[in-house]
Amino acid sequence: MVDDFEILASNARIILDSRGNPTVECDIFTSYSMGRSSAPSGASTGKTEVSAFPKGGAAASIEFFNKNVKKAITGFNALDQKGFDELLREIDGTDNFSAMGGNLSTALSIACAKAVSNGMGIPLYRYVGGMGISVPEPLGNVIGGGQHARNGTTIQELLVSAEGKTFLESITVNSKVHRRIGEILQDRLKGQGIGVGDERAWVAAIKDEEAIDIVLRAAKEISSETKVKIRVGSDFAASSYYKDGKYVYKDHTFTKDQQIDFAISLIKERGFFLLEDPMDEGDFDGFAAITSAVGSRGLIVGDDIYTTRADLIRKGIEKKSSNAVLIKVNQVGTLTSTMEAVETARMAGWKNVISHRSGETTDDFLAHLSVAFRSYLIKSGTVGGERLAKLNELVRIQEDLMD
Ligand code: 2PG
Ligand code: MG
Repeated sequence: MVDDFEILASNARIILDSRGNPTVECDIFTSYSMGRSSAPSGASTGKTEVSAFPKGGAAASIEFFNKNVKKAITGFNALDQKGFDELLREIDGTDNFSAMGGNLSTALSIACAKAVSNGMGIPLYRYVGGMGISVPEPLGNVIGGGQHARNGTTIQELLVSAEGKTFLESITVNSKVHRRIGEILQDRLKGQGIGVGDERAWVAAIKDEEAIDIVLRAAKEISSETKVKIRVGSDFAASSYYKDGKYVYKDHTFTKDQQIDFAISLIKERGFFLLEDPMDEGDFDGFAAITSAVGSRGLIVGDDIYTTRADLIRKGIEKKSSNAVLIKVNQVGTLTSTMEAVETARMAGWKNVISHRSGETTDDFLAHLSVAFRSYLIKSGTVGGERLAKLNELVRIQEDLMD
């Protein structure tokens, strides 16, 4: 059995992500099975996440693979995921995958797990997480801007999460909200200055406040039409507009205290259920002020502040900076490190929200990890093939779990 999972061969190639940028895809072969995975890329990256590619980009990653990785992983037992991920770190030789790039290590790490689950004839979620019991709720970006578009809102993402009876109903309702927002924007702007961003959320030449009003209105309308509860949230991605100690919006500037008050007001007065990265990534205390003010009324999620690193999550737990964490595999570069982050958060009673990147591939491993990690939510857009690759896989997984 163990011999069956010896790595016999591997490949790495460049493919394009949803933005049309190069990324890395890897194949790992054992006697009877193969695992293939590709890694996505972010636009609003955290300062402490591993860089997706070394100097020289995706091509340099492939060169590194052919020169240093291919031979070194041949003969390794793919069943030993932890050992495999450690080996990748050793081969890389740096503490942040800057030699091979975090996207190459991510694609290899997930491909290794997939080779084993395929060889065992079980789904990836079951191999990584044992007996998965339920699927998360979908959290989808419906209107935004920030680093994901030109001329959109300053806030990166306004998000909705429908609570349908099934995952399919939830994603259907989320996409209805997306469509309704398109109609509202069309009426309001007569087709002028409307587009979509990297994650297919609407982008429009309107102020942040108006975008918030539109999402709340569309969510209310679709909720009464479908009789499904729809929650509204946001990823401010605040580091991207934090300049010289201030938060610089399109039409106004907030001090740190005003930004905190604004975040709290969205939860307490506008009924938002979730806020991701409401403050700059270095401001653990600012995060904590919001978290303590909202208490159990809202989920404060840390993305750029933790970058899926267990040590930074531990710091956040100590400082009570948030009550939830965003999880992205390629921020840390291996499945093992990602599992450490999830476990650290779980021990503190925090929820985890697993997330796509703005530049995605059609790989659906995120859907499987969301079940394995018992994620509360999966953030993977509302429409678009590369987003639906994950969401539709969760429709299938839910079917599988109900059997
Ligand atoms: C985020 C992500 C995904 P990016 O900030 O949460 O929406 O964006 O992949 O650009 O970092
Ligand atoms: Mg984010």
